[in-house]
Amino acid sequence: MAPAWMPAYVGLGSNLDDPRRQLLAAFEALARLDETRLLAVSSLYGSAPMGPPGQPDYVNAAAGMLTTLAPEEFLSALQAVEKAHGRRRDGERWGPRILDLDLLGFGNLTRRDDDLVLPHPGIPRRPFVIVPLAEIAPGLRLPGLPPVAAMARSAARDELWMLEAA
Ligand code: ROI
Repeated sequence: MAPAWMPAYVGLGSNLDDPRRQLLAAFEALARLDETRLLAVSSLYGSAPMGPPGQPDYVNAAAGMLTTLAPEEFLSALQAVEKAHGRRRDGERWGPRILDLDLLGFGNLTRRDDDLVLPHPGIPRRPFVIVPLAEIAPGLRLPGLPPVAAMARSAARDELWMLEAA
């Protein structure tokens, strides 16, 4: 039997080396992944850094994909894109980064492995993830979380601004 196509949602972030360009290049890299289709990309958003102060503002976005890869394989593919785009994993925790690709949700899967937690545990506290995700998937409901549209309605907007519509 052919493997099923699973919906996968990716959060993108960058605050170094022309973040807008990084995200647009990342969209193109996601569109080229094997066994995977890029269905939707959000607008680009500017956001104030969460974490250590004194780092540049971020550009954030979200992508909606379909894939026949297993979740671990899909995560590896995301990490390969990060690496190809200059991401160093030895940087300061929560420090500035060239490209961060977070696997936010994968179908209705829940996972609590060391290297993969699904849905992504940061979602409820991160307007810069929720608002772009709600733009591409307003009807989405990830396991254990309120509907994305409801989270977006109560998300703080003071540190998040739309840069350009998709
Ligand atoms: N802050 C913002 N605004 N956007 C991010 O993508 C982001 N990513 C991170 C940390 C350092 C937590 N802060 C962030 O990894």
